[in-house]
Amino acid sequence: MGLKASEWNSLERLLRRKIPSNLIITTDLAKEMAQISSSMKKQIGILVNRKGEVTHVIVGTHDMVELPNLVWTLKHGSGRLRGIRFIHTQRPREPIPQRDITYLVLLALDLILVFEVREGGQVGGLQYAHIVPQREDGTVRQEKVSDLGGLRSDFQAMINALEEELGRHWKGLGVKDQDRAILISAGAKKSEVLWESLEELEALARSDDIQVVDRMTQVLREPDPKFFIGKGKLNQIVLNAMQNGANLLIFDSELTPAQVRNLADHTELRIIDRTQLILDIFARRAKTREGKIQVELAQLRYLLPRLGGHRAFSRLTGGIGGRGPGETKLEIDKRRIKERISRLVNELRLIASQRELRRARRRVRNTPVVALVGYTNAGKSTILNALTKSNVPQADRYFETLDTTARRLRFPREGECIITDTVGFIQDLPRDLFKAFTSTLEELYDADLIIHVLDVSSPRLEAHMGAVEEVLRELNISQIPRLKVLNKVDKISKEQRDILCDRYDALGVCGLMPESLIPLVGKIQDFFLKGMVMKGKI
Ligand SMILES: Nc1nc2c(ncn2[C@@H]2O[C@H](COP(=O)(O)OP(=O)(O)OP(=O)(O)O)[C@@H](O)[C@H]2O)c(=O)[nH]1
Ligand SMILES: [Mg+2]
Repeated sequence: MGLKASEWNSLERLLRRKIPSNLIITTDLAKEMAQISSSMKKQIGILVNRKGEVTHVIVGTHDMVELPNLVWTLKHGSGRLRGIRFIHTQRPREPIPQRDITYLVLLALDLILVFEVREGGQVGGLQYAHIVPQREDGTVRQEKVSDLGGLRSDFQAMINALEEELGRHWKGLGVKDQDRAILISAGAKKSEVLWESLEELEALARSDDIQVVDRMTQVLREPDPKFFIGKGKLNQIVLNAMQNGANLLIFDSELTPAQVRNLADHTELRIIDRTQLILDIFARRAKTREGKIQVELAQLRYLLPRLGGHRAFSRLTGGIGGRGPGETKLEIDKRRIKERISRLVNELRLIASQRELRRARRRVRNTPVVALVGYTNAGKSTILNALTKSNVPQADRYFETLDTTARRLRFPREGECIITDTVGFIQDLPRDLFKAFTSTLEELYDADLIIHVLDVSSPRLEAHMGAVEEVLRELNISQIPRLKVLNKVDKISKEQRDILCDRYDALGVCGLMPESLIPLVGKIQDFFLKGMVMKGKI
């Protein structure tokens, strides 16, 4: 950049300086920087590590020093902060630039120190800033001192205390090994809609054992191609993540591979979108060979178009807690992934043909089949258990059930039917997952009656109903007779229950009270008795 040899030499000399660990900077070094800055008529900056070594020297313009892009690649030390401080000269009577505060927070720098260079290359007033755990009066502490003598001489102790305090603060917040996430919903929608959809994202996150530490929304006319959200918002999120000890950002919408990469590079946090979150829950829950294959297939299909060979790649593909297809597999190229996909598809076909055999046998026996379908967490498994005195796991989290279970239900009067419980549905079900689970859902083709279970206490009742109907349409099974059941009526008033049952032509039940299911059993039995009279077999 057109430096004179003497300037090069003096800058190079800075690189050989060492600062004792208890000092932020030595008087000599500050003076030397001020001299160089004054004679070059440019601002000068240095990066210093915890050992007190000057790792980089940066030459700015006459009025500012900017950190070069390489700082993003500097590795974190073992502590909570990066283990690097940024020190630079500046013109008299200027505050610490906002740009520096952003660096401080985004990079988790140990500290920023700026000092004035007066006429003749004298060191003037100094200012420093560092992050503090969340407090009433702000998140970055800024101090001014009038001369070098006023600087604290216990730098090491201060940083140790700060890291300890940050650690304690996070522990106080209950930071465990568990992932801690900030949820983000952004898009061209009304603010209320964005907040509302965060409710579901939070339920999904909880179902994946992730602790949600904060939620944020941003109304956007168009998503930013680079970061999806605005840069200002992003910086706010990074600060928030640092204060709350979050290690994960979960976006409510699908991100492009480039956005994930940019976000991961910029924030040093793991970036996950809704699809990945759902895939991750499925990966956790899959128990049978078939379920596991289906999930892996979906993960690989999600991955394939995202292979780019970038360094952020491992962060993108590791899934949460490494339950993704795994680092080693990710290093193999697209061809190997495609091979694996076709192998899995074949294996799945084999399993499906065995299933087909089972289904055929059932058809021969002529036992009618009732399928429970519905939004995830509606209470399908609870109802199956109550009806058939079984113990399919039921829990207050999304996608508890992945594998189809079939149980026999004997009617009180005569006869019996097979009742099946299937994977729950969700709005905007990731395509790959939908595709992967179609073989499980094929069981639904055999159903003579579909019971659509709804959680009547959900504020999103209608949206859930619509989402389920949409999936049934896509599976081409809308023609199978359907019975709507409003579950969890214990959570609403008698009046509300009557209104809703009337409105949706549905039967109100409470899965937790088996006696409330008696009318449902009666209805199922009636359906088959009538059907048999009319059609011989339904
Ligand atoms: N208050 C109340 N809670 C219920 C009722 N039925 C089910 N639940 C609860 O709702 C939660 C979800 O029930 P599940 O039976 O696991 O729901 P599911 O539809 O099988 O859900 P997935 O398998 O995740 O799709 C559980 O915590 C149940 O205890 C009910 O009638 N009233
Ligand atoms: Mg279930």
